[in-house]
Amino acid sequence: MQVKTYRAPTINRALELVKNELGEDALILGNKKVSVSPTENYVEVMAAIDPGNPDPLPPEPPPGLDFQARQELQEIKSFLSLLISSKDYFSRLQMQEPLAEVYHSLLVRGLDEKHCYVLLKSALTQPQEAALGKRQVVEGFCRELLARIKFARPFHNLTPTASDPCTFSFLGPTGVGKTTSLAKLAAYLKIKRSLEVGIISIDSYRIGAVSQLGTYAEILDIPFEAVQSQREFQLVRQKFKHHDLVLVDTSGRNYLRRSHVDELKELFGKNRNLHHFLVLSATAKDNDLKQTIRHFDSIPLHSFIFTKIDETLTIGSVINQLLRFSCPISYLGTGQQVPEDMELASPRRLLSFLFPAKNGDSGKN
Ligand SMILES: Nc1nc2c(ncn2[C@@H]2O[C@H](COP(=O)(O)OP(=O)(O)OP(=O)(O)O)[C@@H](O)[C@H]2O)c(=O)[nH]1
Ligand SMILES: [Mg+2]
Repeated sequence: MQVKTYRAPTINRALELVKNELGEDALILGNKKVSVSPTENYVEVMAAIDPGNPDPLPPEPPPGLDFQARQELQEIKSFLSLLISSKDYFSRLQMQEPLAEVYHSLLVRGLDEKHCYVLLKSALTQPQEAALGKRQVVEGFCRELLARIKFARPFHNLTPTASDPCTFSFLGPTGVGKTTSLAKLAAYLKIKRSLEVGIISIDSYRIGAVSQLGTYAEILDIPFEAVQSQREFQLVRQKFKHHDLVLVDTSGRNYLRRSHVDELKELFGKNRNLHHFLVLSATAKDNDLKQTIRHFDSIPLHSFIFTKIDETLTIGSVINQLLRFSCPISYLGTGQQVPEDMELASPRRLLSFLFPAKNGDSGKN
């Protein structure tokens, strides 16, 4: 900062001098009246300017660029933190080939690096670890993974009670494939298992959303009812009480908002023999899946159904959720075809997505 003192017969003249020499942005630090003799006085003004920053505000970026620049900056930050943290995990494992190859292929598949580290670390506690080849590393990893995740078979042992039909609801965010999954399973249960199935659509939010399911029900010749309140739901459920199974479709909501889960809870109330599938898309981002599942902590979930497995190359985000939450996985949606593209989740199938065959097949039959 440059500080200068200006003297003039009047304050106005002194300020004029400051302005002429330092410009409009000069800062007035103080002024005083100085008497040289009883008849001779002048005014002293102390002013300052920062020569290194004559124009402290950068020019306004054009609209749009600012947002894009911020986004890019955010991406660079995330990438850097990933590099720093993975370097940490990487060095903690003191990785060499083939361990490094397996580690990186898992990261590429979307598995959280902390999970990679923990599972590989546990896999390597065997005494012969120094001599492990790639195959043994993969086998050790799979063993550790499967010891930590659960698989469910919802329709294996159905337990109907006298008063309440065994009921499964399909909950989940918008467009993940709840209705399609329900239709696929309804077809399987009716045609392959010869079970008496009833379908209910609870749609208190999206008017007109029931027609899609009504059409499926008609094709499958399955009784179908649409309801809009808890009371109507109870009544229709009772109507279906002699059926082996009732499947309940719900409208998709943004469950990143916890209040939408609370609304669901209220809608279903306390019902016996009522089980909930949380249907999620395997294409969703890891953090969004995590947050959505967290918001369901007040609803006891039977299992996850992960759809759109065919549309992702990063099955890791599905596995991340299974490792984070204790909820089992029951079904995988593998395409749009009803009823073909649905399969029971099995350890073997899940691992085939994580370690796909070399020919580039994602594992789908
Ligand atoms: N590729 C692929 N597409 C799927 C799968 N499951 C569902 N879809 C497609 O996803 C789209 C949405 O499916 P819906 O069943 O209507 O989804 P939803 O969750 O009921 O949607 P809302 O009721 O609107 O919340 C449709 O185009 C389906 O064909 C799957 O496993 N793989
Ligand atoms: Mg739907």
